[in-house]
Amino acid sequence: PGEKDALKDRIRALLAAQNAVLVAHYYTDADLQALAEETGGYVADSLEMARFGTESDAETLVVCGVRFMGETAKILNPEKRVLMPDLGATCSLDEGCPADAFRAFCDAHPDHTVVVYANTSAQVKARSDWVVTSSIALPVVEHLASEGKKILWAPDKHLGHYVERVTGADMLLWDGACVVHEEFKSFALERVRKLHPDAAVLVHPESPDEVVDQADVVGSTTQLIKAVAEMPNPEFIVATDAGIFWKMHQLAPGKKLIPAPTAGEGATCESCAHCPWMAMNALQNLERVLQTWDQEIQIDAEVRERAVMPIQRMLDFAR
Ligand code: CIZ
Ligand code: SF4
Repeated sequence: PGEKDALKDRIRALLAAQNAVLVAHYYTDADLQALAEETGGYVADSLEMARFGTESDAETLVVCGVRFMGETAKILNPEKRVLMPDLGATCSLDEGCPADAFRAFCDAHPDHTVVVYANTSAQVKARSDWVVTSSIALPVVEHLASEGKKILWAPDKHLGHYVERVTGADMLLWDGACVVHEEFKSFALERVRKLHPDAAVLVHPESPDEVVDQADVVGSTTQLIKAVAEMPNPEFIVATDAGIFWKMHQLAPGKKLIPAPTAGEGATCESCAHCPWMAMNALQNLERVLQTWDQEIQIDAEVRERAVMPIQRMLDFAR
């Protein structure tokens, strides 16, 4: 503990000396989330992270999360330095949607409005009409469907299918999935629910249909956190990345939080869902990047110019 405290002190000093601010996603390590809050930074979902970056007057944004979050920060704030503890922190949705193949798919369906999830590369965003996060996907698609638009959706097929079911929109889905949420098992969840009849079931819509179907609340990370704070239930079964428990405990300390089962063997924390790329963010590489600036996001100017429009459209719509 002494060593960790010293490391945190050095990071605090580096942040202050460089007019840098930490923005951490809910799925990152509890130490990073706590440090972001203590130092005037922010802990949030990807939509709020993007918004915070634009409102901060820090010269440097240090994004603890996965690469698309750093890219979005840079696209919205080209004049700021955007650092990440490890630029290798990717996302299975981003990896599963290469820009060339995606552009060909769009070109084959020119009569569709292209809506992409924020979990994509800058190049994919640059080919889109709209970017959405899970907290805003439903109202954006509802809006487009009300104008009679047909939608090409990428990359998460589970989230896409959920949006399609709820809105009734005409949607063509790319075949991508989140390796973390896809692991939730519906049969095991039924067993855990029987063991905890008073628990509300909270599910992120990147999960498979049969898991979403068992939910009391389907929502983005921010929406699920809000549910824990506001619903009267004493217990919650939570189907999303275990990193989220830090914020849930902070806002609702008396509630019991049960991780939804991933391996089919019930709710033990060995089978907790946790994103391997979110886990690449740690205090050690955070200190290192503040000393060396060796993990800095760079975006090609032309790509940036194209990608900023659909992101800005989302931020304006969310207002
Ligand atoms: O799974 C992710 O990467 C999420 C939930 C991102 C977000 O929108 O905050
Ligand atoms: Fe991507 Fe899933 Fe990790 Fe989120 S949790 S960054 S969607 S792999």
